[in-house]
Amino acid sequence: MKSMKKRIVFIILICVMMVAGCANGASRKVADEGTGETKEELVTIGFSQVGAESDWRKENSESMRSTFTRDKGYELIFEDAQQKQQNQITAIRTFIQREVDYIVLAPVTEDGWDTVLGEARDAGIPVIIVDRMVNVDDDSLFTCWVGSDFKLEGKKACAWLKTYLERQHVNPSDVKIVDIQGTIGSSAQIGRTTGLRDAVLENGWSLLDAVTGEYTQAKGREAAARLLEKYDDINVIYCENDNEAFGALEAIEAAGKKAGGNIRAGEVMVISFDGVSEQALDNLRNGSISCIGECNPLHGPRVRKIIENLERGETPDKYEYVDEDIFSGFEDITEITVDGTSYPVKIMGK
Ligand code: GYE
Repeated sequence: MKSMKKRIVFIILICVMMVAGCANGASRKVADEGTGETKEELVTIGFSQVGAESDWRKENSESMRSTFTRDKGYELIFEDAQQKQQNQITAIRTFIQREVDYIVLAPVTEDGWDTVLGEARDAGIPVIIVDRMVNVDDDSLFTCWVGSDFKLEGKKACAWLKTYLERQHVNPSDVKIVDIQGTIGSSAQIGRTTGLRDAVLENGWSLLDAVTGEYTQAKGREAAARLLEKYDDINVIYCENDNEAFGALEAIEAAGKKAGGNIRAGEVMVISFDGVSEQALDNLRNGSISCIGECNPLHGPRVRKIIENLERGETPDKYEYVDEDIFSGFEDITEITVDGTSYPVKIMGK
């Protein structure tokens, strides 16, 4: 009887240990070729990251790094492409040579991936696309994608602007916008630029110019400075990320103007995207940035879920869009409507 009890306790213990082991990590049990014994092997992931151009990107890298750790059963091979597609193509080829279990690609631009993704498919390595999209002829070239609806982000920001301008009784024909775009050809740029262009046509606003700020503060400042010099009637600067907006704020001050929502009194309104850093949220609170379309960078756990699904032999959704908010420091607009759907505006308290 005593030994029976002991045996039950032992079996329960083994079960608990197995469950704990599974919950803890993704490592695989594989047979050692030489001895035939089973051993634990880490799941290897080759991650080709765009670069480190923005606060969003840094958060995104951190999310991937802190998710795919050895103690959770992963080996993450992290390659920073410094915003160059060629570096990403080289990184993917290296991942294939190293026979990683998964390739995760955050593509800098949408076009030009067919060949290298074909090589990954031939090697039988699943490719998960994260953040921006790829534009390929055959969508079996990648397993799935997870990221944001960038056009919706743009539409929401413009819906906020429209509501704001109406409340301030600003004549649509007096609205003079410049667009500081992101990296040309990236999904985030294409979506946010399209959202703005559509709204400009619908509302009768003027889009004076559009130039890229490459998603960086330095390029954003340069672009804004040039535009403020070229046009003296700009009253809205639409920046396609927060770092460009920080640069634009510097340029507005250097031009002797004031950033803010009171455009009838000559202030220059700044709108942007991401809402990741404290600096951006502080700018919303002090009114120098009027509205931010949230873009969520925390994709690590999302990619991990996809990999866990694949490890279990399941098929993840081909496209997974992340829910996002819209932020403002102005208290009177609490809701906006895009294509018949209303979205609450998150107000950043002073
Ligand atoms: O908004 C910007 C970054 O692709 C969503 O890239 C990303 C964008 C993000 O550099 O800050």
